[in-house]
Amino acid sequence: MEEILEVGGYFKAVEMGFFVDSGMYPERNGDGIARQINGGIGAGTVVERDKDYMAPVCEHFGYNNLPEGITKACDLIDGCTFCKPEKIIFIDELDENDNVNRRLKETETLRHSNEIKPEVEWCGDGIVSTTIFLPVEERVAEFAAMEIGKKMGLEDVVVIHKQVMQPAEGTLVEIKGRVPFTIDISKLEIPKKPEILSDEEIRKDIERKPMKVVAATVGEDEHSVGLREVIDIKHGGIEKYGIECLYLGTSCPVEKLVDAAIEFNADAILASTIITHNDVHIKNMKKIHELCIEKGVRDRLIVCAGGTQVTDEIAKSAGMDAGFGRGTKGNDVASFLVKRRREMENYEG
Ligand code: B12
Repeated sequence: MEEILEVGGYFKAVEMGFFVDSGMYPERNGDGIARQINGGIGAGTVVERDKDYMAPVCEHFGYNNLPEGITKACDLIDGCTFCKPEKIIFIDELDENDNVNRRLKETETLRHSNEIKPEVEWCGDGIVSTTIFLPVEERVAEFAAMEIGKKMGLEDVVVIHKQVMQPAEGTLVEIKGRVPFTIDISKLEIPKKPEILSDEEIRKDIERKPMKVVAATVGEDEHSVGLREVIDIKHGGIEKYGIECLYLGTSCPVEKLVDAAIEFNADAILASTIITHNDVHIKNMKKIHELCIEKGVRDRLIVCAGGTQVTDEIAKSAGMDAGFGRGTKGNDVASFLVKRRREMENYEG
């Protein structure tokens, strides 16, 4: 620092190549990256925009001096190519087999139908990438991964990344390849997203009848961030509606969670189960459900679970009242708790 100040500051120090790659001090190894303050590549190439600068296009950064009365810049030219893509004139290409018109023709149905394909490089190229871990050394892993890609039905498989995790463990390989099929999105069976009550309605219901929940990450699960996010007031969690939360921490045995719910006379159990190795999340959920039955409290307790790989469908089939996955917010959970409690007490609202 002292030396930098002595020569006249940071920029002067850069110019003098102070910052050597080796990071040794006070040695100078001649490998510093020196940049001239007033000159060098790029100097003077950034110019200030003229005061009357005007561009008749909509997608525009910075100052645009539009004539009075004009709010949409491209009205001046009867629409820019963002607003009217049909105005794009493709340059005639010399190759009659490999040109933009042919390529656009190939993907025409994808642009005007319910059919979709994955894409990476251009519209509907069908490219997907997949990560594979293999317990073998780098070169073997690379060739094995390509073979796996082909067996998975991918075409034109190439390796796009590889990394030795630990020589004794193996290699992580990322491949990309093409799928030849399309998916018709109109034929997908997508469960409806539950409707969320307004903040006001949730608060009113909690005022009408206070609600208590016990919560924990269960088993050997130490992932607390997600659960805290749906509970804590500072993250917009259910506390903000006045729901009382007893948080039992992480790696909580399911027995302890159920016992605490009984002792605390809670309305609901909230279990977080993030790790899914050996289907431990499903086992945890089933165990909570069964314990509640065993202890005679299943009918009066709302039991739900959440986690990165938990879905409403998975949770319900493991005995939960509901399941919450990625992106869940406090209002999703509070809304469900209020609705479910109303159902249980036949309350019409
Ligand atoms: C941070 C993190 C950790 C931290 C956790 C710190 C902490 N205090 O939470 C540490 C470093 C401790 C950790 C350790 C491990 N981790 Co980790 N970790 C992560 C990471 C990077 C982020 C998790 C996170 O916080 N997400 C952000 C929150 C907001 O999202 P969320 O958890 O999904 O929660 C939301 C929803 O799921 C839902 N939700 C969650 N719980 C609940 C509960 C209820 C009741 C409700 C209603 C909703 C709900 O709402 C939340 C808010 O939207 C993920 C990778 C990832 N990108 O997801 C891996 C990940 C979860 N970890 C993983 C693994 C394997 C481990 C270890 C086993 C690694 C090891 N070999 O040691 C250990 C296990 C330790 C243990 N005993 O639990 C794997 C799990 C794979 C799997 N599904 O089985 C992941 C997916 C990484 C990976 N791709 O391999 N991890």
